[in-house]
Amino acid sequence: MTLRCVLAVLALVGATLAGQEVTELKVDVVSVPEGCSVKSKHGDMLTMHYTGTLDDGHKFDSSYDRDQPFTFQIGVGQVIKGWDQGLLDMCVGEKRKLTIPSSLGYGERGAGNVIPPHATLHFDVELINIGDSPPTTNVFKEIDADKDNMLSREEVSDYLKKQMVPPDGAEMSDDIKQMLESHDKLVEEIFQHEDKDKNGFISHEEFSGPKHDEL
Ligand SMILES: [Ca+2]
Ligand SMILES: [Ca+2]
Repeated sequence: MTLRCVLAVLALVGATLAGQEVTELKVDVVSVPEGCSVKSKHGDMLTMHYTGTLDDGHKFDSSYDRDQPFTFQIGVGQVIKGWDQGLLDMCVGEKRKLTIPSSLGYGERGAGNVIPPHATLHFDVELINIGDSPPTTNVFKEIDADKDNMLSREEVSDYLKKQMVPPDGAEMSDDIKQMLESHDKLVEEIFQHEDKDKNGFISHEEFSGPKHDEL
């Protein structure tokens, strides 16, 4: 074979390999349990077992090695995009193989010494449990003691005091003592910020904290 021929063959091989570069998330279902009434959906708390490997087969992380499954909320950016997208509609007990392009993984920067830049990630995953999304507290409702949908200075003041009281038997820390001393100032600061039309009440609309029962 002439050198020219060899180069041509190499070029061909190179083109073929480049064509195989992973650019899209690939989800392979390995096994699904027979009974499956509930499937994972956006916002669920998922408990997973997983093993992550690189293209060369090097294992970079595994929950099995720790014997400790991993719990996170799906769809809210707590994990890499490949997980947020690749673990939906999954049954408890189901096993999948995810092939995640770096754009949905750790990107051009990689992660620490473990994940190199532009790395395609391979995950063997098993869904152990689906839990409800964590409850969100409607703080507005908690503060509004008389339920008139307006927060008065008294209501905000009472609420803050309630938050600062240490649990039974615990010593009141210096921090909390100081906060109680500057309590009136704190209430004023909150009203400065929240009572936008300065009518002495914080309306539901004005309130910037959590104020809905669900996300
Ligand atoms: Ca009120
Ligand atoms: Ca107001």
